[in-house]
Amino acid sequence: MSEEEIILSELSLDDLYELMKEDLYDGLAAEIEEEVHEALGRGQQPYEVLTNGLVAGMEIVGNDFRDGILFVPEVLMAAKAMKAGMSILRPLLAETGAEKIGSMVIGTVKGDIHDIGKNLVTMMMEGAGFEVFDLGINNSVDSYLDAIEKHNPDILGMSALLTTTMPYMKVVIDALKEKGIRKNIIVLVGGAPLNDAFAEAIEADAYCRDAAVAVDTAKKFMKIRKGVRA
Ligand code: B1M
Repeated sequence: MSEEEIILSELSLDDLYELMKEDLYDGLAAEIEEEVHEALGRGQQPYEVLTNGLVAGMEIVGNDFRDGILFVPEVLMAAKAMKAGMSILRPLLAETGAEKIGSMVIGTVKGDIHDIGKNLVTMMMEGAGFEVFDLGINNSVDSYLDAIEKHNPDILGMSALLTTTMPYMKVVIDALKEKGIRKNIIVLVGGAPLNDAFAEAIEADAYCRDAAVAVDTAKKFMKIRKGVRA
């Protein structure tokens, strides 16, 4: 069915989300924007739109990329469409009016240019009341250390999507130890190839499976931190 024949308002919610997944797969940014507006107009919560439409669509892209059905140019188009949808949701996720409960420096590690998941974590953390300093992609140890010195955050968040870049997180944590500041900061790590055992092995404080878990984990650690300080 071509897009011209589809009247969004006539679709059931399930069909709307199906279409969103298909259009994300096809990298259709303008269509994704319309569908995100349509879902929000129906009273869907921003987080529901994010997970049921955009993240679910990107999961299919990821599987087909892995299986050699999609290639980098198609995945880039899908990523662009995802970002178009996320840019509509971002202010909505951030405008919860939650009081500031802590701060975080976050960045994707050196050698890695994946930023969609990190951006999502940033949005959700901001929505939960954290002040977030986003360093972007491809961050060296110095980039993290400079940002920590400048912003003195409660939390350092690191993201890695490649098995070849995830070991760099340990390099950063070792540098924190060498500077004698490891104990001053909560280190949370995330990204598809990581798990709890890896986080433990590199001596991070916790692995966060997704953005919602990142928020919950950050809040949990902030409570402990404030308790210790009080
Ligand atoms: Co890439 N890529 N990619 N890619 N890519 C993966 C990661 C891969 C698993 C695909 C596959 O084979 N199935 C594979 C890695 C294999 C491996 O290492 N074992 C891969 C590869 C191989 C590559 C290249 C090497 C391909 C090539 O060039 N031949 C290349 C590497 C470039 C580089 O970084 N140096 C590459 C390039 C790209 C694109 C540029 C085309 C594009 C990135 C665009 C962008 O980010 N701006 C891309 C994409 C889009 C993907 C997949 C398809 C999707 C990633 C994504 O955005 N997911 C991905 C497949 C996959 O992950 N299944 C893949 C959606 C996002 C919401 O989830 O990022 O997991 P995720 O984030 C989640 C959680 O992980 C967690 O919360 C997020 C939100 O819920 N989380 C955190 C993430 N970071 C966190 C930080 C925290 C807390 C939680 O801090 C506190």
